[in-house]
Amino acid sequence: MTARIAIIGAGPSGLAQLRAFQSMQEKGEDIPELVCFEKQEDWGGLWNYTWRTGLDKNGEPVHCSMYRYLWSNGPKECLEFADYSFDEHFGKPIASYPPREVLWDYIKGRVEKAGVRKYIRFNTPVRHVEFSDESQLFTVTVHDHNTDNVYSEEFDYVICASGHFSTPNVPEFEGFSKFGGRILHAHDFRDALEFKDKTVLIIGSSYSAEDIGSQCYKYGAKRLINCYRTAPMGYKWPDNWDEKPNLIKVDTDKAYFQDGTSEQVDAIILCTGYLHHFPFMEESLRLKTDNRLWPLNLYKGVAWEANPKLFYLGMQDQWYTFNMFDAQAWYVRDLIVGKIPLPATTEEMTADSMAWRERELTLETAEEMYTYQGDYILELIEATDYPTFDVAGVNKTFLEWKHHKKENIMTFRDYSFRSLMTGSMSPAHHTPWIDALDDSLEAYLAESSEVPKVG
Ligand code: FAD
Ligand code: NA7
Repeated sequence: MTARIAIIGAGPSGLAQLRAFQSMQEKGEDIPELVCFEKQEDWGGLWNYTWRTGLDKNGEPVHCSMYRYLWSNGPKECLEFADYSFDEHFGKPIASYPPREVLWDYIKGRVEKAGVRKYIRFNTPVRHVEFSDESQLFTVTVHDHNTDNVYSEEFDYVICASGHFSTPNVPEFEGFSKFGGRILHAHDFRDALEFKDKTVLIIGSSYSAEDIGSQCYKYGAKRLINCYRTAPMGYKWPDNWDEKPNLIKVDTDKAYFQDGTSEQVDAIILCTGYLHHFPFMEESLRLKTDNRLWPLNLYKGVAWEANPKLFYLGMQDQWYTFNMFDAQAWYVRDLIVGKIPLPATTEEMTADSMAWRERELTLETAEEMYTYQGDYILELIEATDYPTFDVAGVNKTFLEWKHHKKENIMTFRDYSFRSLMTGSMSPAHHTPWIDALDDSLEAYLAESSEVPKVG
């Protein structure tokens, strides 16, 4: 009988899995039966923007953590699919830092071409996954909101690709309940124009802090303050932006910091990261980790060591994204169809993981970190038929990107890079990022800034 596989989530990781199987079928090989359950009504995961926050129309937690005016935070040349280039999708080279809608279009292009939408059951959150030792099958219980029907089906394998940047980590600081302005987490941030002419306090010092702060600056915030728990971001901020050690407390309109200073603030945005959250997984199957490069209990970063019929995709902290999800999806596919053998014992799997974890613990610089993730990807790719690509070249692109950010955090998106997949050079964008207020696909792909305004 054909094996049945449940894939949870149709974001970039889940879609990579569907494409991995379809590429095998394209070569004339039989593939297992695939069912992908997706909570949202469309595919693309975080890249599928919604204005909604809180709960969606079905009463489910809104998955989207993206916001209007979000542009790629790294060069697109670092995330390009090795089997579907930007040149192929857009028919011409495009600039290196596309806005969200352009990247969403690119993600969709590959899976539309592959014809895998038929495998996805939309509006269908997974409620529960459990495994029976007796039958050696998983029972997956889902809620079909199209028919308001809860049902269960059995599967031989489960691949969890539900993402880990959607459930916010929300610390509380003294005085929050008395603060007079708005307090929100990055997950609920949607439009920087809300903070025009306001003084905004940003808590955190990672990607969301840097980018949401930059959005607020770009769209006219009066003043920005960001505070850090461990280390400052240390960029050369604009004159109206200060970086301070962590917040101690707030009162109705003032924030007090560890360096003894205080500031009047209008709004507070918690850019304090996300939780790996899998409420639908039975306890023995549930991944528990913080956001890091090597979560434990996953052989080759994907196979649940205690029961390697369960896989997790994309659960690492991410330097690499789309092509890492591909490397993982191709590898998982080949483990499932038996092209790649699993080690005979759990101990062997754990020993392999522990070696990666030990190396992870030695990493200090950003360069060491993305080189580590690149090595991991190469190891996976070399075991499969995923087209190999110039990982060293991607690492070099990351290095230049880091230099550009250090040089000027407000201009790094104006640089262009060469594709490591096609060799074509990206053109400069027609408008410097700081002046490009329209983030639509039409505006971005236009030959000049003379674009008819939409909306
Ligand atoms: P997700 O994109 O999160 O997709 C998971 C899918 O699973 C979703 O469609 C969700 O609806 C579905 N799902 C969740 N729970 C269930 C359930 N119970 N049942 C059924 N379906 C479920 N990466 C970049 O490369 N460049 C960037 O510029 C960039 N910017 C980012 C900006 C922000 C604000 C955030 C939060 C992330 C950003 N990322 C960026 C990283 C992002 O994690 C990846 O690009 C990518 O979206 C991860 O894909 P994924 O499929 O693993 O997860
Ligand atoms: P990250 O990269 O996980 O960073 C979380 C940040 O939040 C980090 O700077 C943490 O500081 C900080 N944090 C967490 N808890 C606290 C408390 N209690 N007080 C102060 N600061 C805190 O999440 P991001 O949202 O920035 O990025 C996630 C993805 O979104 C990323 O991949 C991008 O592509 C976009 P720490 O350094 O741990 O002290």
